[in-house]
Amino acid sequence: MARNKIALVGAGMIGGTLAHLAAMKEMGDIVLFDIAEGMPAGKALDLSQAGPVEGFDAKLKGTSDYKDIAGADVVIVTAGVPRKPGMSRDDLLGINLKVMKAVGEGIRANCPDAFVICITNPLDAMVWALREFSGLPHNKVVGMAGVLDSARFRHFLAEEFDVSMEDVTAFVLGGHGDTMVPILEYSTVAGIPVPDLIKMGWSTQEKMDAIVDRTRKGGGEIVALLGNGSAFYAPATSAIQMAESYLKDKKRVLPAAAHLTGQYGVDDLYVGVPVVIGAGGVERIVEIALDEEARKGFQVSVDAVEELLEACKGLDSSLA
Ligand code: A3D
Repeated sequence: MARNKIALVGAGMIGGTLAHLAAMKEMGDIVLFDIAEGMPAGKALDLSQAGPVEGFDAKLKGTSDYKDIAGADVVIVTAGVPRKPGMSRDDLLGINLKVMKAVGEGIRANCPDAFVICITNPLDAMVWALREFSGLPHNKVVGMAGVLDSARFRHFLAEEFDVSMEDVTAFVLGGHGDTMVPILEYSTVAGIPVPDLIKMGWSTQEKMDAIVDRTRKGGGEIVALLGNGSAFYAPATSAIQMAESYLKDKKRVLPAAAHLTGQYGVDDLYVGVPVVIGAGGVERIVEIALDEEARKGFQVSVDAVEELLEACKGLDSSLA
């Protein structure tokens, strides 16, 4: 049986980390695509030389030619620019929208059967645009944000409760970052919901509120510490978990930016919700009843995504 093929479009900080993780896990052969000349080939060669030491067999190739992503089973997209000082959100949107157009067309022409995971920001709008430009079925194009946001939340909760991170689950809805909606009732330690843990004296509502706030600003905290660029280890790990669930048909239940068609009262938008990822891509959207507060928080996310989509449509008439 032929190995799977993983195409990484964007070979920057996240792209390089994705390649490293995918190789270490022997997920398949890996193509690193970037418009930067030489750099993807350099990373591919460097990583290939880790193979004999680590004992993995994966063919790695760096390229600037879309033909090399032909037949990819999974495409993970990080291509684009991150925000720099002096840039408005509209500037970022305009640049990355053009990048999504080129990437979408590259995917359409070369690997229309792939499962596509978008990471490029602003995530919820870029994944929608990438789907439009690629023309792939909605269940085969998904955005990574929820796994990362919930991982940040789980890390902080595990520290607060002084328990293994493995035993902490978190349930988040909504857009990436500031508009994320954590649902404490569905976030647990070994199945015990957080509100029960508060009653048991393990923590306080105030501490939980502070953790939610820190999680929402989690990306910014890392940007400020790094001084240049944004988080890349945890974002890459999160996307790899989604890719593995697809390739191994694991049917993991993971939060992701998925295309809604009426669920949660939302139509034709990508928003973060729990989904089942298996061999069919996004096989199911998990819809839970929301209380008043969660519904309000979710609506804020939806409004923010809608606003971004309107801006995208204004910038590219083919999307209108
Ligand atoms: P970076 O290291 O700058 O890598 C981006 C790469 O994209 C660079 O190597 C560019 O050369 C390349 N690129 C630019 N234009 C194109 C193009 N048209 N085709 C192919 N490649 C191109 O950034 P990064 O890896 O740190 O981050 C990548 C993206 O992920 C950014 O948009 C971040 O804002 C975003 N991000 C999202 C999350 C989420 O949770 C959603 C988290 C962290 C970062």
